[in-house]
Amino acid sequence: MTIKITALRTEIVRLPLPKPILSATLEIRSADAVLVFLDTDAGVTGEGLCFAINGARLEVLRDMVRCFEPLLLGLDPTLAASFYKRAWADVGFFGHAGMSIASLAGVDAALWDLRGRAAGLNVSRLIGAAATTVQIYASGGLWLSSSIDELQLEAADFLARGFRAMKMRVGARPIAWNIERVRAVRAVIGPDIKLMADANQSLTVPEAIRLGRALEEYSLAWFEEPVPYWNHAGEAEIAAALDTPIASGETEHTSRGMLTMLQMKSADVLMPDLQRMGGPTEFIRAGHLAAAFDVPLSSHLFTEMSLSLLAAAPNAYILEHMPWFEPIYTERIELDAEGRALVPERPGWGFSFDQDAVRRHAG
Ligand code: SMN
Ligand code: MG
Repeated sequence: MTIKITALRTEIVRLPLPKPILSATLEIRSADAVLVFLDTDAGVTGEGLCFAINGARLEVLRDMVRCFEPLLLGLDPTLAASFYKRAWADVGFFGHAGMSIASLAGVDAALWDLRGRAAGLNVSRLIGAAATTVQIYASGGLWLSSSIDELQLEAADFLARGFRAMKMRVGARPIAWNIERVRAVRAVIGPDIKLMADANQSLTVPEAIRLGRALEEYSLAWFEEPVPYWNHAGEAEIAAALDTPIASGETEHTSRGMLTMLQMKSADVLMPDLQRMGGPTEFIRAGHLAAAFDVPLSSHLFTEMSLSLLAAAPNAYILEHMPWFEPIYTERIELDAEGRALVPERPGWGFSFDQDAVRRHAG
């Protein structure tokens, strides 16, 4: 039976964080989002979202999502690639980056959810799943704004919640300052828990090599975004100089950006961001490209959707767990006894917006 899209609806939600947090580049106070709903004549609705840190330019993002309406009304969602091709051309004048691509990501996510729901399949199964669990790391803590005592409490809390991997932030401060913090976290979690460190693009190449060398003894699972994201040659230089793997990719756009990074050997672990990919369609392509280069695949933010995408990637490594959107979802990420995320069998993303919570957070 053919189904047709009858409406595109959007809703702005404001999700303040419990307290402001600091990365090396930003203070983050809220993770506000544009929710995207695609209604159909079959009574099935697909859900996606795109977001803006601290709500900046969120209304513009909502309007950019709305601009796709003429391409969506009447569309049979199983012809999604025909939509994607036209949408790609439609936003091309402003470029395949930034808000043009972020708004497309929200719509594309809703289209994948819709196809999964219509077929009664989780998106991982719709693609063809490689696994029913995915390794996951806790990322909603261990910020630069945490004191050493707070870092240790947060790390212990992650362990108590069943996580077997976690990420802390480091930055452009004295090497000794960073070492003290990494050592403090490692002391709490012991040698067997994976620990990543994210510099959020705050270092120069020589600084990154010096800090990376100083941190080798703490056996980091990876050192993330050491230098500004556009400096792929610099990332490659750092990756070649250090034993610790370099993770990067969250700030580049689309599978073409990922291809450049792979060709330049600027990441030992590729971590595409679902929004900056332009949605699941391009995330999947990025994953295939990484597989062709034998590079393991991680994700960035968007935990509830990236889970199903990594579950369908044979080269999946580990999923980032960021709890920011939990308040608006009905279901929660669940871990097994080994600290792996269970891939839901529920159709679509397997995570649905909680209508009451959406109303409470509407902005
Ligand atoms: C990050 C980036 C953007 C917003 C929050 C956190 C960070 C991460 O780089 O990798 O989680
Ligand atoms: Mg990062």
